[in-house]
Amino acid sequence: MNKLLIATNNNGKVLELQDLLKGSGIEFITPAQFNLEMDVEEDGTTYAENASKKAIAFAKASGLISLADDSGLEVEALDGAPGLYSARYSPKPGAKDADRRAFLLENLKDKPRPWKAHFHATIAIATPEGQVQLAEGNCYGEIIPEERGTGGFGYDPIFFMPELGKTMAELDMDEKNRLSHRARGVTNAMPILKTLFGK
Ligand code: ITT
Repeated sequence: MNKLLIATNNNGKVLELQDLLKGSGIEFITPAQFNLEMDVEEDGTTYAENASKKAIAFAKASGLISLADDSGLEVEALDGAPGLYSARYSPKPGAKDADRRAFLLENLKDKPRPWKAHFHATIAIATPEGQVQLAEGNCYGEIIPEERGTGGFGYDPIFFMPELGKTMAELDMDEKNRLSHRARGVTNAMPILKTLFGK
């Protein structure tokens, strides 16, 4: 089957990646549509290692070329935290996105503003034979202390983009997918995908 597998368990990422890939002429499928349940341990020390590990695991399990994203939020005043650990950044067992946002704001509350930050995404594309190619994207802004907007996921409601005067959660899918770290990563990955799929 000549389809690209979107190798993520994060529904927010699935929706964005589907939208980003839709004009490319490349057919894609999600793990749910493929009936594939995989939880890959993210024990790497870089985004590239974790993205590669996820892409290879999904590609080997499915027999399909697979695209994984490893991403995170880096806050200057916290020396780059939560970074690689953005999905796990809360002491609370069973923490959700809102708990992670609250924990981040708690850690920032005594630091002088603006709380400059950027999102990073590393995109890995793996073949079932285990060959991987990488691309990256970043998006710059600042963290604000009050939540705004209901779109997106994760840290979006507190990630403010000064040039737009909006948080990422106030952007619609089209806007987020023009500007985000993931959108930039996928744009940079497009030549790799087009070569692999002969487009
Ligand atoms: P998969 O590994 O299954 O793809 P995950 O959510 O565990 O899902 P990561 O390990 O890459 O993915 O963690 C990325 C975290 O960084 C994510 O859970 C959010 O907390 C945050 N993040 C990444 N991109 C984001 C975005 O566009 N908006 C808000 N938060 C984002």
